[in-house]
Amino acid sequence: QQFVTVEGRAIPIEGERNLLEIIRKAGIELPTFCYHSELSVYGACRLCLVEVAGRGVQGACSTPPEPGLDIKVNTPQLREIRKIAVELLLANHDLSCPSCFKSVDCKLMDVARRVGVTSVRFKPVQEKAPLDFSSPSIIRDPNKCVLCGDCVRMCSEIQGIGAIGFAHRGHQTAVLPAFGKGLGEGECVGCGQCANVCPTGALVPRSEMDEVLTALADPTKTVVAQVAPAVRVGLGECFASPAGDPVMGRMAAALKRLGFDAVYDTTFAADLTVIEEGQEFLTRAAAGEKLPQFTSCCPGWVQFAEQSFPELLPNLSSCRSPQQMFGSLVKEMLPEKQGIARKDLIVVSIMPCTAKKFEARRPEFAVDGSPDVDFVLTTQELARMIDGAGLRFNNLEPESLDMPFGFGTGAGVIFGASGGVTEAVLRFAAEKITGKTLASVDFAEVRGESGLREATLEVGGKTLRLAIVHGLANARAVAEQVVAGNSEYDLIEVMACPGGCIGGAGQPVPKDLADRKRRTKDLYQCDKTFPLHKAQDNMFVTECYDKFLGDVGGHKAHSLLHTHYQS
Ligand code: HC1
Ligand code: SF4
Repeated sequence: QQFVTVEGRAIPIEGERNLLEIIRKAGIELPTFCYHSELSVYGACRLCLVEVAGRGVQGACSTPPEPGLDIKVNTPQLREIRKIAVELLLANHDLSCPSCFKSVDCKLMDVARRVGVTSVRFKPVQEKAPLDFSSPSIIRDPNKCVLCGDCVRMCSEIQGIGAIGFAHRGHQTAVLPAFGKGLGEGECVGCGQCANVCPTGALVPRSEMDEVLTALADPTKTVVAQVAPAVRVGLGECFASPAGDPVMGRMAAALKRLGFDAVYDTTFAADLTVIEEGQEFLTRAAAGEKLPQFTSCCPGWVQFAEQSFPELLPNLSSCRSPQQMFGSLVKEMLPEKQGIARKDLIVVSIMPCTAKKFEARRPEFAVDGSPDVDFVLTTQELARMIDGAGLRFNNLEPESLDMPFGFGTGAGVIFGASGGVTEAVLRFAAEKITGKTLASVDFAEVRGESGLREATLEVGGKTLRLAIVHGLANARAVAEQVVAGNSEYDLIEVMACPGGCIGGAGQPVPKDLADRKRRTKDLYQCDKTFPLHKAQDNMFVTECYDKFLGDVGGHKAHSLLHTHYQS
């Protein structure tokens, strides 16, 4: 066994990639801005400096662990270097901290406290730059950027887009969208993963809390909420709820106290999506047309496909996402049922996703300019509204969701994890193909963490070749294969965010990879505890077809539940 000595203690080397990981294993959390285990090493923030005996001061993130190294992490010299580095950042930082969206989990604030900054000895050298409000999903505030490059690497390495990059030199260096445009005017798809890794408030989800609070206070409006599958495994983290804690009941109670007239579940619409998309897949497979079929519920992926792979748009399922199916259906059904005007019904989505804000504003998802989904709040925004109203979330008595749109099956709920849409569609398609009830609803073959997974299944004598992708860089690789004619897949699921919606940028920022794993596990546990596991068993969905929609994939279903793409 080989060792590195960290502050006098021998720490074994067991495949760690750098000294930072060894030091973490020794139980010491060095401050860093620019180190993320899933991104390449940049080594720019100079906070993780350590003293290596015989070699002097080195960056822990960029030094590989070699046997026999003897390192110190907390000498007076290192402390002073770190303090100066943070003071230099703070000299140019816009210190509007109390009003900053990131104030609850700002890494700069945390690091400044940890390195003991009590005053700033330097003067600013940068002029104030205007904020960028051009994206419906993300606000960019260059005055809070610390040039760690995390966002740049996230967008290029994980999302394969490169919508933002470094520009200029010296003290004018800045992170900017390409061609001097606003973030919302270029290639950005609003996934928000850049904001998820930004250590400060330089990139933050765009909030719609004020608009929702205004609607809630308006007595002429009926305001209903739809809650996305993945929110139920993220919201609890904002209130330090234990893992596996079923928060839906308390969330419903909180939403009612905030003034919502009804609380529904996007899972209902995910069940509807399974049926429409599953039927579409079976029709295409029978005709041997427009295969592979790509899923279409992730708005980041849809926009990416429209921008980068117009030739593949016929392969995308024509199904609207569950968020948009929910909006169009509810705005069609509820006004008549409740005797209210469409304009007085306000649909608010609670989503783990920032791209859903953009999706809700797409002009095709509106009737005469009145949107099907009026506002989209992220999980984080909901937590703030609950906190802002003074509600003690963990003390709330759970309440039920409202019917019929508050009922979903396990098939719909697993949409929130990568592989979930595929599994939900398989639970539908397998019964349709074989004409038999499934003995087990679990398709473990399509579950997993890797960003690009493949599975081949034999169903009723048919071979189904599946690919499951998360992260748009992986999606690009698979899409290029399809364009080149080198793909054998029948169905390809794409989610833009790592891990699927559970890792969406509207969720609380995960502390580490374990948070994503835990959310996925909790979501599959929801499936287990739900009374039903197949979309086709959702009796409220069946009733909706019988009384309102007519046939699956029929005329009405098409006009309300399907869409067209734009290249
Ligand atoms: Fe998702 Fe979906 S699963 S896209 O990940 O298809 O956001 O949770 O709501 O619309 O249902 C997100 C989650 C969400 C849609 C569904
Ligand atoms: Fe890139 Fe997504 Fe950030 Fe846009 S929101 S800049 S696509 S990481």
